[in-house]
Amino acid sequence: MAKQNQSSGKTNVGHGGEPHQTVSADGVRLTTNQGLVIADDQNTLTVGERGPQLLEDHIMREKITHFDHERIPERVVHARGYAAHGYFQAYKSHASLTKAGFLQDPSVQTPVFCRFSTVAGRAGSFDTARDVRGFSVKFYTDQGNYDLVGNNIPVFFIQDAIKFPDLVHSVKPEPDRDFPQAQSAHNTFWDFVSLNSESMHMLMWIMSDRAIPRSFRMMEGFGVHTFRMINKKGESKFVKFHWRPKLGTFSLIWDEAVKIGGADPDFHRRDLWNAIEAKDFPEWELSVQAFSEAQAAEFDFDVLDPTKLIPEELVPLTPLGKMVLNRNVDNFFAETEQVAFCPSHVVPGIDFSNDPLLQGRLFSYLDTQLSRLGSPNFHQIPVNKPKCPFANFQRDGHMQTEVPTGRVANEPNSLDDGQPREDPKNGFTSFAAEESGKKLRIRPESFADYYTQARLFWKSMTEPEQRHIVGGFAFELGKCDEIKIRTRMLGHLKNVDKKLAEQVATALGMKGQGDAIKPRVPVGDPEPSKPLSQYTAAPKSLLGKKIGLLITTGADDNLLKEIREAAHAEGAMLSIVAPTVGEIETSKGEKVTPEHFLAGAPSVLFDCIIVAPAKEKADSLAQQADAVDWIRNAFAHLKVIGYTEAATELFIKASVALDADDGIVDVSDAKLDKFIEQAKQYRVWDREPKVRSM
Ligand code: HDD
Repeated sequence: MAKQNQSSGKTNVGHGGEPHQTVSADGVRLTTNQGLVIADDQNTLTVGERGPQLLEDHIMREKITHFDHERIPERVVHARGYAAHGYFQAYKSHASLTKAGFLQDPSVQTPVFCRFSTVAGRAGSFDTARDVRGFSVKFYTDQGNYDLVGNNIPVFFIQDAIKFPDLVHSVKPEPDRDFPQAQSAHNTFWDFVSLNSESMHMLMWIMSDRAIPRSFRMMEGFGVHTFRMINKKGESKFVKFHWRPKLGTFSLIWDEAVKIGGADPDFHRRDLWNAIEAKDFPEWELSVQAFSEAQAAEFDFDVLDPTKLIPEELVPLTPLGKMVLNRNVDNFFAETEQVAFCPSHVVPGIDFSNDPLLQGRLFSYLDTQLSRLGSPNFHQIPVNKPKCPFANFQRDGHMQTEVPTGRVANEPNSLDDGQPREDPKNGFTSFAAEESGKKLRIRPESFADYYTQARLFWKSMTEPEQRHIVGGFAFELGKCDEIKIRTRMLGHLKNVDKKLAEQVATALGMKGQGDAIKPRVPVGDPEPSKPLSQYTAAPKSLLGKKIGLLITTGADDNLLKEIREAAHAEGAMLSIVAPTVGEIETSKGEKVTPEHFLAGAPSVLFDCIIVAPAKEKADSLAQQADAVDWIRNAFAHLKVIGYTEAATELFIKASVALDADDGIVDVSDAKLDKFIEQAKQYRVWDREPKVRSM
């Protein structure tokens, strides 16, 4: 029975006119922000039953006003992101390299918060855009918060931070029309980068598969800049940071990325959330390339130039420890949206280099948090708060939530015990690097080689990776309708590699075109560097991957059981798809609730698929365009496809020959070994030239 509204004596009713459930004697009561218990949250205060509303209704006004102010400015870049909690653990003490506390003791787990992001799109854009991915980690160390704010690509577009607003404006929607969203495939971006030769190396990466990762769990991370590490003796080494995912580095195929954008705009965040909920905790290894200033002086590029990487053949990786993400956020806004990363947040033992991009970033991030979070007290928000004690005489400001006590807010003082005080021995000291020179606005000559490392990247790719780079350039420049920009870009590509330029020109229908652009310094011809190719190093494994299984009522129990077991044994996830999402019965009457219905789960959502309808349902399944597309798309996306005999008609309709290649595997009688072996290869690269001609 409905409770009586105490003030009016009338029944509380909700929007549907149904009696509304109210609180029991011992339950938590709904209150205003002042703690006033609310009796009726369904109806505004009015004069009479059908009369005008009263301004007096402070309860309604408080609720609506709060709602009106719910949004804060989204990040000017990296607006769309997703994060999780976890820990970092060093493998051993790295005391010889750094005095940073979190890298000393292998028994200590340092809490971390890690946010992944796309750069260009708004917070509401889609996950699979071609873009750099942000890779930010906040370490809550005993010596204060350390933020490693990196990307999944080891180099950057520009060499000096003063150019960052122009770069970002060029990639954002064009200011008059406000499109395209989350795309670099438009005139202003290509105009800007084609007028900035320093972008060429980064463009090679961004047109490659690295810019369309399969999962946040399957991408690398890089600190990009050269940083410093300093040990207790005051000895310093330069370092470059690398994160390597345990699952290996994998990417989508472009056509797949485009289709996933429609089928599941939240593809990457859902993947991360689900993996953590399933206790399949993603893991990365943190390494550094550590080198001395003397070594740096020998390289034929400048380590302060963020458009350059250090080939691992020159400086191998030193593994430091691992990061495990094991807890999803409780509240997206409170944590993921409000987390504030700043490259200037360092701890003793880690310091900066003179990289001009890094130096500019040291200013920009604190500044942006002030406007985004609206107060210099953003460090008091729980996700930003250091987990070690912190105390100083900074006071007041918007949304001060702490209540500092005492009479004094200045330092030094001889009142109030003089606390808190500096600690010259353990406090942060900047590395005493020798610096001198004239005040200049000038780009170092040592930054002038824009093409050699772009060429290094191109030469290090496998054939499929090179094909995709050509496809990336052709797609993006195809969307740029200014011929002069395209020809300028073709000119740059000629300096990177003649074959690359030719292939892109052919794909654009612009064979033989391209401006002659004279490099400022001669372009080198480096030997390929294996670790740059993600597919050369890719593990042959189904760990963390997703198998899509299309079945119907009457599906074979034995096959289902074997697939479940195989998926489990390989550390893969199994997703059952059926024509409808309601419960279905297998041949032996087992009740199975599919995870997806066919129209809502195209095969792009899975890494490999199996099609196993019941014989009696095969004909009706073959009538459905979604089922035919399932196979057609999986084939075009180079996936391994398992089938049972009953699915034959579907393959005929999809024009996919059962003997097309080794990636089409008969799994009748629950023979799964060959399927699993093939699926571990991830893609059937040999199929690509047949299904996708450039
Ligand atoms: Fe930046 C956000 C990474 C250059 C200015 N940046 C931001 C984030 C990442 C990066 C991962 C998202 C942080 C989060 O998850 O909240 N940015 C990079 C890397 C760069 C880089 C790897 C080059 C190596 N950035 C860069 C420059 C500037 C900025 C040169 C400005 C001079 N970046 C910002 C920013 C953002 C930001 C405007 C927006 C939101 C934020 O800082 O917190 O300050």
